[in-house]
Amino acid sequence: NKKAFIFDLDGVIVDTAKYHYLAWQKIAGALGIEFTPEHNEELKGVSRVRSLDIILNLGKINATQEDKDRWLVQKNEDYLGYLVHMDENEILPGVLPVLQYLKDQGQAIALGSASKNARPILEKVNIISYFDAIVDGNDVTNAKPDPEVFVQAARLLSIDAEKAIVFEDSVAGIQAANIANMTSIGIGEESILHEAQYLFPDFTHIETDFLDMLIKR
Ligand code: G16
Ligand code: MG
Repeated sequence: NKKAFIFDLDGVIVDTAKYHYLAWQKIAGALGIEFTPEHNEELKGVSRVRSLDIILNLGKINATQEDKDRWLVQKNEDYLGYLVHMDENEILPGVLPVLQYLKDQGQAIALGSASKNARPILEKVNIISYFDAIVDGNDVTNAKPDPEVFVQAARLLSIDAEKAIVFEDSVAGIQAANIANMTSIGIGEESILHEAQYLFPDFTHIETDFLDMLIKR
């Protein structure tokens, strides 16, 4: 009874959202755009290019492609700067025991992330060996809520979509999992992730009984 367990990266495995926020804030600040933590919620699970467009819209700024390309490079350089000191301490609570349990049960594990920096991050926090497949922002053309990233992950694992389970912290990611006919598990707040089939505040609340239920059904 093998299932595909697909994990989002940012906000699910590690809290890199705070670094994305700082890097975007610097760009927004230089352009005189006010960019609050509430605005930042909209960027979760969204591609880098789309994120910049959302910020420019906030400031009602029309930019040339040349300007945009420069800001995108700048943002990523700043973001990578924050990752330099990242280590296993930044894995979110409860994630490692769940990964280990699924591994011990012989389940298939994949990453499904919008980030182009996913692989180096998994290496930095030393968990890349848990993943049987990795699909990230370098592999897909359509961003969440398009299900492409999760569909590709299940395909790489040779497991049907109906037997795939997705852990997500973003609205766009939950919608992508639902569209793909996969089981969607929200990690975060009910007020934001009400479309998820199951919801937990974090991985410390996910018990082995629940994982067994997902594996057996
Ligand atoms: C993550 C973040 C997004 C970020 C995107 C692209 O997605 O949630 O905020 O814009 O990756 O990241 P990068 O600039 O590193 O390519 P996910 O799907 O892992 O939550
Ligand atoms: Mg995420």
